[in-house]
Amino acid sequence: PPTIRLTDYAPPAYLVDAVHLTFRLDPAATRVAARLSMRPNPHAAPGQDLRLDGEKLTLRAAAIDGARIELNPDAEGLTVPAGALPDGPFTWEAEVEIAPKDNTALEGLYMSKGMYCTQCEAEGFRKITFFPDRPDVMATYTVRIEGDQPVLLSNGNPTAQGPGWAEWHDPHPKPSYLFALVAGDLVSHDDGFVTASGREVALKIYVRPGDQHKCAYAMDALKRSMRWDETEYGREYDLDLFMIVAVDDFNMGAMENKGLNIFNSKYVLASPETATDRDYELIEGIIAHEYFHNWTGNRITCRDWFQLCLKEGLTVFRDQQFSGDQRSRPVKRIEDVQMLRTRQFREDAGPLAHPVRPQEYIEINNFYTATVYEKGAEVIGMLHRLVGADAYRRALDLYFERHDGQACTIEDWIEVFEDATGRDLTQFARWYSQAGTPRLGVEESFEGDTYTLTLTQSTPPTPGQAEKRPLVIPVAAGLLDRQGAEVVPTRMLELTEARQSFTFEGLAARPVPSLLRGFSAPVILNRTADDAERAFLLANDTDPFNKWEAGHALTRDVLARMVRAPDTPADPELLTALVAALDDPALDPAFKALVLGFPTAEDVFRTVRQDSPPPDPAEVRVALIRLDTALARLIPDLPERIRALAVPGRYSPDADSAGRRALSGRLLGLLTRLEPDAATARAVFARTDNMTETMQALGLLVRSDNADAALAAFHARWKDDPLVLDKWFSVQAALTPPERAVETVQALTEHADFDWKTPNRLRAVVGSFAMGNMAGFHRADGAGYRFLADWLIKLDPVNPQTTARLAGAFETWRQFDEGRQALILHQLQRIADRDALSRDTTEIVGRILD
Ligand code: B3K
Ligand code: ZN
Repeated sequence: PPTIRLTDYAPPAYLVDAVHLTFRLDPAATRVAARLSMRPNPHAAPGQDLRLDGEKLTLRAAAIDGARIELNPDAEGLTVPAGALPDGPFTWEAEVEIAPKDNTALEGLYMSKGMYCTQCEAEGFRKITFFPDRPDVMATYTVRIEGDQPVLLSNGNPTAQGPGWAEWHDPHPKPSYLFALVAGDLVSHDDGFVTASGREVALKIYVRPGDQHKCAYAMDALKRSMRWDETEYGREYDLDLFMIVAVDDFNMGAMENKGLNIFNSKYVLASPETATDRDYELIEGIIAHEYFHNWTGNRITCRDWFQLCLKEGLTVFRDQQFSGDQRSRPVKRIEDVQMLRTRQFREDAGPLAHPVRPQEYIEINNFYTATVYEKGAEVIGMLHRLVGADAYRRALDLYFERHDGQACTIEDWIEVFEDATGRDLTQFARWYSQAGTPRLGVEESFEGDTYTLTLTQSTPPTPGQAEKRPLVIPVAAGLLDRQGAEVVPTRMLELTEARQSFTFEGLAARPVPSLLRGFSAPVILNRTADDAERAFLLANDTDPFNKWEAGHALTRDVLARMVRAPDTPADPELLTALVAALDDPALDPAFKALVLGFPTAEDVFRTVRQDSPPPDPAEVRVALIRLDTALARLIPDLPERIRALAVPGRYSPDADSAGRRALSGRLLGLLTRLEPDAATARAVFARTDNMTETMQALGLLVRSDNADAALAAFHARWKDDPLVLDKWFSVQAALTPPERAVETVQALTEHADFDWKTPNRLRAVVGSFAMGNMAGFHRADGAGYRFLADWLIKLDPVNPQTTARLAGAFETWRQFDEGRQALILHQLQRIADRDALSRDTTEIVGRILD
């Protein structure tokens, strides 16, 4: 398959001003009639052939300005020779036939449990009709849907309807990837919103009958998002109607189609009995994210797919700000950094590393990555920190004013910030083109009353990028004295050189530095701090992020030592510091849960590997259990503490209550280490009426091999609720002890409820196992690798996007010992050798093997 390069960008030869579509729905033979008002692009070379993208379309008829034209489409589209086109504007018409029921890739028009829906980003519209399917072609859409479904939806506002048909018009020019259509037997949960300028907007969340009572939280999150975008960014909604549809079969989280967001039902439906605190938090964040795209993505879109971070990085940054405002900012920041490190640092350190704005791709769907999204958001966070909140807001105002209605590039974005702030951002812009996670080194000296901090930066090579240049790195730093008082409050150090010194004068004694406060840049801080300094910062740092970070790094290093030398006892100083944090009345439960939450097995694995041979993941797990058990023994009165955290009254997903449940769940986990029969977890499982505590308890029962009865009871109760049943699958895949994990997931895939063509279900088993059960997946005999490869091979012809995504589980293969490397390599080769492997999977496996 060909490589697409940013440097090859050329403007479209023809533009589309208006699109008229008529759908006659039929599972096996849907007819799509398209009428496009087109004209030559004044900014492109004249006299070019007209090339239209189209895949898996049966062309029934085509016409130019009403005159039939015979064309022979190829596998990727069709070409109308320039000679067949008039000089000026013209009308293109085509009627095609498609089969939504056979569309298992879930891209284009497909069916989910009898309902029709679409997913067009990035390049799904070409599976619906012939079109210049690229984001810099923006048009208004008028859509007529004919079908016997009670609900027929498309973008924009409804204009007319009758029995068996409906018409829609979207006045805002948009790229084809934002087109959407939904048809089905749906019911809606309705509400309304009055915008800041007093316009009334109808809000509707469409779900399958029976799910109406699970929409209230999503609706509330939507209204809060709409208000927040007005107060924080001055952005109002721009149509009379905003719709969300929940779909069970979906390749990712959700999609921001104009006025008609389509969601994985997992991120819409919630009730206390069926959704966990984490589900509620994700629903809030994703509802906000998709809504925020209306301005950052839809009104201002991307010129080409290399600019994906223009909308995704910014929109993630906005949804993170929103969630921080709605909940606890420090807790949200810590969670975001944990996720960045787990997914993006991992990506940046392996064969799939790429810049926030990639230079080339084979399949664009493979670039909806943690780097584009989460690192893209971090880059904007750094801009925010460097220019300050006020200048940031001015820059964003200018961005909306200057670029509304356009398809833009990262250069446009940077220029807006330069114009609004007068800063030269040439060096800063390297964050968009340079892949890899920078390492920050620290040297200190103290003379007289002057403390000097010398910072160094370097970025290891990544595939295709051997040389790295210095970046602009905002390093938020504060200084504490030995008594724990803050002697220099947070100051933003701007590191621009490979090596640079910063001085602090007027200090009475050598201070303790607190660096990279709030995680001010997405870098790895290599500071050889000793345990005592970390314990000191855990106890005293005024910056909540760094307070957590100190405890986290201390725990991680202690665990790494326990892995390297299995006789090392659990460090008493660490345990004392953790108990002190637990007893600190100034800290809230959510924060305590994070401090007491241990690093992931992968995190510990990586730490060990930095200066020792790769450990056996099973040994990492043993160290985690040993430390957990030691901590459990040291905390007096675990049952009383758990009881004291109980939230009185009816379940509410608010952040405070969720924080209490998070901490009590962590303490329950500790207590369970001391109970051979997991008696308390059993009791919680039997008693609780909310899904958060149910899953906490069930997870502990699975982990400790006490779950047979609970799993059976859970299945019996929830077998008809697909989202809850996903949890039943996933908890077993992730938490079954490693010796039996492969056999367990194997059995789960043979279960009558294992519907492998539904991505949520497949991810619940295969994804949770490969990404969430490190010791089980990396079992020394390679059975875990074979299991994953078997599924990738089976799934690839059905759903390439989800296959390629799951294949990323192999991206860390070089981190392991030689035996495991050989076993993984063998499986990767097995996949690569398949005939007719999809473009998606070919690219990912090829890059991993490279
Ligand atoms: N923009 C979509 C993602 C589309 C993924 C295409 N493979 C969801 C989002 O980021 O909001
Ligand atoms: Zn997005």
